[in-house]
Amino acid sequence: MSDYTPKPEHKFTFGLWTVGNVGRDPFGAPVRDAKSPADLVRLLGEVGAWGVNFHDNDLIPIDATPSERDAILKEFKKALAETGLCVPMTTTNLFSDPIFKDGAFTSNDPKVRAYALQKTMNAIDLGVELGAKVYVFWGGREGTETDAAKDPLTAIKRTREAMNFLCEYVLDKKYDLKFALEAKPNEPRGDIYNSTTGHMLAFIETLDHPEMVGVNPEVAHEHMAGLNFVHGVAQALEAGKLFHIDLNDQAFGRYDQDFRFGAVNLKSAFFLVKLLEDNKYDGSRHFDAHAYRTEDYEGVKDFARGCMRTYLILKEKAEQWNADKEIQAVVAEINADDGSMNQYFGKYSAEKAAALKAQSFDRTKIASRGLKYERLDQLTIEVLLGVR
Ligand code: DIG
Ligand code: MN
Ligand code: MN
Repeated sequence: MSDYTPKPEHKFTFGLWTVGNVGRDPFGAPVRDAKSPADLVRLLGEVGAWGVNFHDNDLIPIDATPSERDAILKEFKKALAETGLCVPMTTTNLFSDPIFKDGAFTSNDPKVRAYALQKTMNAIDLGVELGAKVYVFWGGREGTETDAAKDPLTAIKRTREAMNFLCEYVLDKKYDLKFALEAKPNEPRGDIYNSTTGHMLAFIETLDHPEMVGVNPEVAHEHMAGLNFVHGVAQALEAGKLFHIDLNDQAFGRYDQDFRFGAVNLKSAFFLVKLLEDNKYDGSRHFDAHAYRTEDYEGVKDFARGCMRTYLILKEKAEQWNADKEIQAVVAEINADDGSMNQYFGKYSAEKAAALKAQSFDRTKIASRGLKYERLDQLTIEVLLGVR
């Protein structure tokens, strides 16, 4: 049995809003008393997290006086110093206050759009002050219930204008900060713009400073859209745009459940951890999830420990899969290549095209080959079940 104790090198992080979630839901009141940001940092220190993230208003209430702000910050920094936790990522709450009821950057009201920029600049300053290197944008209210309300082209243009402005702000302030855009298909809006990680990757390329902007894919959000999360993360990774990641779990076809990592679909979680670890992803392993509403704070700690422990167990399973001789023999057989087609791949040339057009193929013989995926998947399941 290996050691599944979280260590700083694992870069496990949680948001204040995750372990601080008091269990309020659309159908019920809070079930847990609220803890201060400083106490939440101590809770995360106790369970072995490396870092803590926050929305501006998770830390500083939107109507806090300057002296209240200073007192909260002082306590928060004291708890960080006591526990050794860092602040790798911060973000802006552009979704809770009623002013954002029709979005922030995409609102039809220019005062709201301007206020959202102001709030974000102040929140960026706060994040940088506390050491954040990644800044997440989740446009929870950037959407609509009726397309009569807003031309989607206008929404895209307004989002781009805001992102370009804020990239220029970071450049102007010479902050060492990069942006990570987080997609979600719906909830709390009927439909949310830039609804998947794929949409975000395309949108980023239309910005003035695309090199500053990547994505923050979340398991639950891609699952809500019925997508394979591992494929979305692979596309971001391959494009050099995986700047952050929100780990949790989610049953397909449900509201945003934000379950403990690995709590629903272990196979998907396994292939995700394998992808991240095989490719030496060096960002935070951020758990944007929360404990069941049934739990007290001991249960919240169980939730946090479970996220990290499952990640480490799956990391070990991925190493086992990579070292398993029978699995690797099947992988080698699947990828067998006599090199005879190499002459046709790579950069195009007219000679290659002519030769390929003249190449004959025995379709029946090629199609008759069995690919052993059933065997390979069963071996994978048996690694996960711990019988190999
Ligand atoms: C929800 O999935 C969003 C917000 O919690 C936050 O803005 C972002 C940061 O991880 N995830
Ligand atoms: Mn979510
Ligand atoms: Mn998230």
